[in-house]
Amino acid sequence: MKIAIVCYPTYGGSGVVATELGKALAKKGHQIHFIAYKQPARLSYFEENVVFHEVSFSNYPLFAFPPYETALAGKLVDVVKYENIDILHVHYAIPHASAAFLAKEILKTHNIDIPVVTTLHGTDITLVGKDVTFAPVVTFSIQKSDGVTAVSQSLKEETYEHFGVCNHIEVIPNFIDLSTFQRANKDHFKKAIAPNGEKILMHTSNFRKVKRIEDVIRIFHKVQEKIDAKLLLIGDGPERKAAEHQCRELGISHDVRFLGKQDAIGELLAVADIFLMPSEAESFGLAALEAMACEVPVISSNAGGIPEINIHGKTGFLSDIGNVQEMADNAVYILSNPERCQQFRQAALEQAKRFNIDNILPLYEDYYRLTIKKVQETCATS
Ligand code: GMT
Repeated sequence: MKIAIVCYPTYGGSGVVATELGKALAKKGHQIHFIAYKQPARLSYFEENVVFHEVSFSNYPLFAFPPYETALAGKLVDVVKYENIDILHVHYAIPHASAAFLAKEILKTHNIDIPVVTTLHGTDITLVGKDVTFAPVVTFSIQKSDGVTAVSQSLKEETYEHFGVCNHIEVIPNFIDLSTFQRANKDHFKKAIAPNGEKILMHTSNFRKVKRIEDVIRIFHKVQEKIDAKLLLIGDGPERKAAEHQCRELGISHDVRFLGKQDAIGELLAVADIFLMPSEAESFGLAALEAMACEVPVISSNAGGIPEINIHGKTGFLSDIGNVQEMADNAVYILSNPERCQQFRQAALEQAKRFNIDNILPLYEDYYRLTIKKVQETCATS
């Protein structure tokens, strides 16, 4: 198939899922055309069957806000038409789904009915999508998509509840490549971070409010009262400054390392003993899945789709949002007994295997075929 994938080119979340999906499809022989405003972070080297199209346009003094959505729609028309694309798959509803709708309508005037699949990822529904300015456009463009997928059952339900859409939403969970994310012996690295054998707690995110970095640090502080430990914080974003300040105030800066954005997350996870995800909202929690693939138990909130990945009492523990005392107690419970810890590690890996890319990729391929067939049949009857 010739598939055009629209995504954010960013370091985490939907951008990573879209890029890894496209790369995996390309390996299976599909021709993939990525479309984004910048080369996606995970597309840093040449890949067979992969082409990248940058959405760029010259600015005009009148534009206080560059009309990205219009430029994207124009680019989609061009790529679909001249690359003979079979299906257009857009990741994150805003503004990709509405740009796809506009492109689809334009292409109809060229006698092309391009099937459009929209994948809902999280904050496009649970946070920013609910903004009264965006909500009508999100609702409309979901309804106008030929196929809609959500990365968890929880996200699907929230979409129905809040947006009142009536089209079918297919749940296709996020995935992990177990050949990239796996436990490895990184003793030299572990020694550098925890020279006296301290336990290593880890968190990775884009440091936005929804991730509750403050809770990450409070949990760590409480764990430290019982167990010698270090905290590794990976990623960057608006809450980092406040988090650094909080560590200074608590007098724990020497035990907390802010590593900033890192590419080799798998290698860093290889030294972790516990992964922390106390998020306010989390449609899936890909970072938790990456940790579990590296045999790291997860201490998390029970927000959104996290319970669909992290199994309470088995692969880690779930607590109500903000219950930092319980989260700290659960971390100590796992860390204080090596045998128990090993059981949690093993269960985390077993659970991660369910989401191996080899299991999830065919679900997307089948869904593409189904959507193409549906559009063709509609064309034939109209
Ligand atoms: O909100 C983010 O953290 C980024 C966002 C995105 O779409 O880029 O992440 C969402 O999508 C990820 C990939 O599907 C999910 O693993 C995250 O759980 C989800 N984030 C939230 O729901 C907060």
